Amino acid sequence: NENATIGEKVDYEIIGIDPGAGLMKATNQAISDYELSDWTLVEGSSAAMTAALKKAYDKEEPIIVTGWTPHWMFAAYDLKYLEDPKGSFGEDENIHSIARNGLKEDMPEAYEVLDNFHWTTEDMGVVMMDIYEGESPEKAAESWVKDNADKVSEWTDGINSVDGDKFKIGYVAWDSEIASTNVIGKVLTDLGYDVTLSQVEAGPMWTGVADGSLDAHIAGWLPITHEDYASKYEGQFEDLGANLEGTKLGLVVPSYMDIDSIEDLKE
Ligand code: PBE
Repeated sequence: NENATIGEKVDYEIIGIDPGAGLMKATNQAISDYELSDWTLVEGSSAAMTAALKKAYDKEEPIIVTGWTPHWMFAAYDLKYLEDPKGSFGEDENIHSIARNGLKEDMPEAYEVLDNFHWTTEDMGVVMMDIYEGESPEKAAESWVKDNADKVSEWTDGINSVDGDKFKIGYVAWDSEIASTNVIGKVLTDLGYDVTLSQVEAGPMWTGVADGSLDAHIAGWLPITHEDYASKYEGQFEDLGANLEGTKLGLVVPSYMDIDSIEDLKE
C-alpha cells in the first residue's frame, strides 16, 4: 500500500540484536525519547539482524535495523543512519581493551600486547569483509596479521615469547568483535600463548573479566554504550584504553527508503 505509513510498512518493528548489547539499551532510549510507543524492538542476534537486512534488501523492501560502525554492512549494502536529533544514541566513542586485575603481574607479555593494540576502522573492515565474503574468522585474522606485519610488530616489538601459557579472551558474537578478537587471538598465539576465544553474552563478558575467569576482552564500547557494565564492575578491571576510535550507533535503513530521521517514525 503506497499510502501506508512507515510504521505500517514494517509492522512497527525495529530489528534488534542480542538483548545484552548496549545498542539495545540505546534503542529503547530512542523509543522513549521519540515517543515511539507503538513500536517493538525485536530481540535476536547480530547474525539474525544481518540476515533480515539481506532478505529485505534483496527485495527492496522496507526494514529498520539497529546498526553500528565499524560494520561490513555499510560496504555490502547502500545504507543510511537515521538522524538522531535528540541524541539518544550518544556521541562517537571508542572501543577499549579491558584486562582483569592482576594480569600485568601474572602475564606481563600478554598485558603489554593488549596495551599496545591499536588499529583503525579500515583495518577492522578488511577482516570483517573477508569474513562476510565467506572466510572463517581464524583465516581472515591470519591473513590480516600476515599482510600487516609492520602494524603487528608495533604491538609486539621487544616483548618476549612465552611457552604455552593459557590465555582466555571473552567476546560477543558481534561482527566487529569477532574480527578484532580473532586478530588478537592470532597475535597472542604467535607469541606462544595457548589462547581460548570464549564466546559469551555482553554481561558475562564484563563479569568474567571482573571475577578473573576471563583474562581480558577487547570489546569495551566506552564511555557510553557499556557504561552500565563498566560502572557495575568499577575497580574490578583495568581499562587499557582505546584500541579503535570513531564508532557510531544508531537506527539504520536501506538508502532506498524515503525517511531520514528517527522523528519520521512517529508518523
Ligand atoms: N555493538 C555495538 C556493541 C557495542 C556497540 C553491538 C558492537 C553493543 O551494542 O553493546
